Amino acid sequence: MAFHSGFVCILGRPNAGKSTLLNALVGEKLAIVSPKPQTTRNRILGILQVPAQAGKKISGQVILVDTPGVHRPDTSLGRKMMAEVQEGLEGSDLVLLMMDVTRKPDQADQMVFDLVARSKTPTFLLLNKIDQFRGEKGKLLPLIEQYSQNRSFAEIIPISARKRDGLEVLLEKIVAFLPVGPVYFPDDQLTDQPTRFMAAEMIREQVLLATKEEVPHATTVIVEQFEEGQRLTRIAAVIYCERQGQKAILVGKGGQMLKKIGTDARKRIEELVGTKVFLELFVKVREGWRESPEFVEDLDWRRQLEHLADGKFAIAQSGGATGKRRGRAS
Ligand SMILES: Nc1nc2c(ncn2[C@@H]2O[C@H](COP(=O)(O)OP(=O)(O)OP(=O)(O)O)[C@@H](O)[C@H]2O)c(=O)[nH]1
Ligand SMILES: [Mg+2]
Repeated sequence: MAFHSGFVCILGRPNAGKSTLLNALVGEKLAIVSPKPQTTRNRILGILQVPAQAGKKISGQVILVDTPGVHRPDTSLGRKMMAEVQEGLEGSDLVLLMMDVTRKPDQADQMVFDLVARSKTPTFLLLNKIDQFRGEKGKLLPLIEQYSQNRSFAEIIPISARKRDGLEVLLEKIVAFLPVGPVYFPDDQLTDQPTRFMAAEMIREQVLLATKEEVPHATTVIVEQFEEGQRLTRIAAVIYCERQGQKAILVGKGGQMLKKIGTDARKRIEELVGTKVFLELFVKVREGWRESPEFVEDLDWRRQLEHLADGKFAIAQSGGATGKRRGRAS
């Protein structure tokens, strides 16, 4: 039995469904998802074991790398996000280029195609959100024809990440395509993200879902305290925004908005850590943080880990081991 393994970069424009695909393939919520573009800000690893099965010739380990949406950056945050895309792309064995079929192709698609072409990495084109075609499956064929004429994709696969449609075929093709290789990660490891930072993301997800216009984009979350106990996990986090007006929205009338964000985030973090959670949230204004290269760099959890090791945070906690495979949902 051959064992195939490798790094597979999920790439595409904002909102294409990249994080939804990562979560669907791994079977756990590793990346936050929202209808707002530019939800993902850091690259996120999802480690997938493909066990040996009767009738199958190949088993393997697929290391999926979810990346921020490809866009033309106009802030330090945007530039950092695009650097994360490059990091995800470098050294990958395969690219999954995701397109949202409900959108009309336009000029900005070219940026994604060029990026992939420059990397010279073999690419599968994934036509996502085909559930939206409903009775109009006939719309798909011309799209497939168009892309197969213009570009040299190793595969063109229609999928619905949200409905998990076409994912079995996709996974089979990925594993078959990857080279014979080593086991890169222990088979109980799901991701490289420490729990502490997944918790920060879950708070940010609730901000994204609860607010609109500029607020979601002007917001970031830093966990300042993370103490894991047997029965209770204590977390204190700061939601940073850029203006007093945004802070007023995040706090809400009589603190209602912050309370809702906190309650919704706490429930999800409790599922993640497997204990009760005591979550304290603070809102702070940090004017123009998206334009500050230093602040943006400090948001990177890989950088924050270094700070924690240096004892820079008041309460330096490891934030738990990296995401371990708990009982799988399915
Ligand atoms: N109808 C439909 N919606 C989908 C599908 N996949 C993802 N979505 C929705 O598309 C929106 C964006 O999904 P994400 O997974 O956050 O997209 P993304 O590519 O990671 O976006 P960024 O992180 O902003 O780059 C969410 O509202 C998803 O629920 C799909 O197959 N069908
Ligand atoms: Mg995403």
